[in-house]
Amino acid sequence: MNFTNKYLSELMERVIARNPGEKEFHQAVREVLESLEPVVEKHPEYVEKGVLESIVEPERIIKFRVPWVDDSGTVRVNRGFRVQFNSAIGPYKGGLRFHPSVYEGIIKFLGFEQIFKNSLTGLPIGGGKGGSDFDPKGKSDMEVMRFCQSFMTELAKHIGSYTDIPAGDIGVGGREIGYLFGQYKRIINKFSGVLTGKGLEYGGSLARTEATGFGLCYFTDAMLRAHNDSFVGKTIVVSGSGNVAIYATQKATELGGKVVALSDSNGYIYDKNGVDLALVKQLKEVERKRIKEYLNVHPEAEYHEGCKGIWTIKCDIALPCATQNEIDKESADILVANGCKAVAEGANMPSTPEAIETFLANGILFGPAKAANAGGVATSALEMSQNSIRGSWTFEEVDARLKEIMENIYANASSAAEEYGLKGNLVAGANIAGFIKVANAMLEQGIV
Ligand code: NDP
Ligand code: 2IT
Repeated sequence: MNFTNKYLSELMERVIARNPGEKEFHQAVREVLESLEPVVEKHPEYVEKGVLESIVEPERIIKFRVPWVDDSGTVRVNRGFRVQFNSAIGPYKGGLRFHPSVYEGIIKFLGFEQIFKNSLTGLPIGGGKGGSDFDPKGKSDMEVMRFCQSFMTELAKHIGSYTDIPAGDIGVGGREIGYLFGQYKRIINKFSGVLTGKGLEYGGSLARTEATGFGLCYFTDAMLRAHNDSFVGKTIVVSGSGNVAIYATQKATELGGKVVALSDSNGYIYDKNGVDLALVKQLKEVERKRIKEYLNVHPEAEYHEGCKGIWTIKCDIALPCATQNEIDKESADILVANGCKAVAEGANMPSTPEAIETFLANGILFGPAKAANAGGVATSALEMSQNSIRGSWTFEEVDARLKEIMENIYANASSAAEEYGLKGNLVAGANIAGFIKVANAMLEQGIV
């Protein structure tokens, strides 16, 4: 893509030169800077006062060694990261990802996205992200515990309930948050809301587990309703079978749709009768097994090796909920040809730029990740509120707030797109609406 604005074009080149090889980070920055072209034309102060120059540079990056001992007594060494990207509107907030593909470029892309996503929630949270190249798959609970304790032994020096509040992401769920919290409390000797996604017994919020998937469906429902449509009677493909995918499947079904496919990094299942979610929860949340085991109970369903084929299944709505760049142009073309009407991103950056272009060019209703999956972090912020008041709200109360937040995000992204002459383009709308609040906060706080 070529920028028409010279400043943005040169800034993008500087980002690439200063962050060599970090292609996911470049991709995330490019999309935001492209969206901001009409904004900087109207508001030259963002350029003149260095806001754009600053917003693409993390405030702080922490990188550390994580040594731990496996069950055989062998010492293993992983790398830990925390990117504290932007604290203009609140303490750094964002998940931790444990996956072998993690390196600095992945955490920077996720941290950068988080700035705008968190701003869109309307709640006072800045942007951050962290993680490790540790692979929890195939590890025993005790190995995961020892890893988490070592990881937190260093991270504890850099976080705090008013400084930086991590949560889960790929490979980090309730089990990991528990071990991380326990170690933080032991080191700092404070029982504080330093992590979100905590267990309900020790300060977690009801509905946080469900929030990203539920929020994705509330957002998608708002987008469909704005076009006189709904989930009722729709065939839906959801990729992944982790936290986001499971609760997106649940809510999409409750709203009247039928989810016919789910996947993991090995392959995907297709169950034309609609997936048996209770079984998927048992396999994935309890037994930590592969999705292909679904066929042991439902031999009438199909299993296919490889992730990409899931997008060849005919559907009305696609909800990518696995990982970045899982939908490329070829898959997007197939979705369009098969009559797909809406795509909303549960995962972070699951569609390549070419795939997004294809969706927008073909009039697909497209909900970008920053807007569509913001329900998880929004509910994390509600968990922080409950921790601060030392109280807890009911499931219904948190869920109602989540729904309202997602509807507001849809409305704000839509109206920002319209205001800048890009009606219907929620990619631009989400980037612009998310950016303006953070940029104004940065301006008001001076060069810091
Ligand atoms: P989980 O670890 O619970 O599940 C991840 C799912 O995606 C698994 O099915 C996993 O398969 C699959 N997956 C992961 N990496 C790959 C890969 N490289 N290729 C193919 N499949 C892959 O994570 P979450 O459900 O929490 O996260 C899913 C996505 O949603 C991520 O993009 C995350 O950043 C995003 N997200 C999460 C939020 C949250 O609150 N948890 C909030 C907002 C966004 P396998 O088990 O085989 O690895
Ligand atoms: O990508 C995300 O928004 C998350 N993984 C959730 C972050 C959070 O702090 O709840």
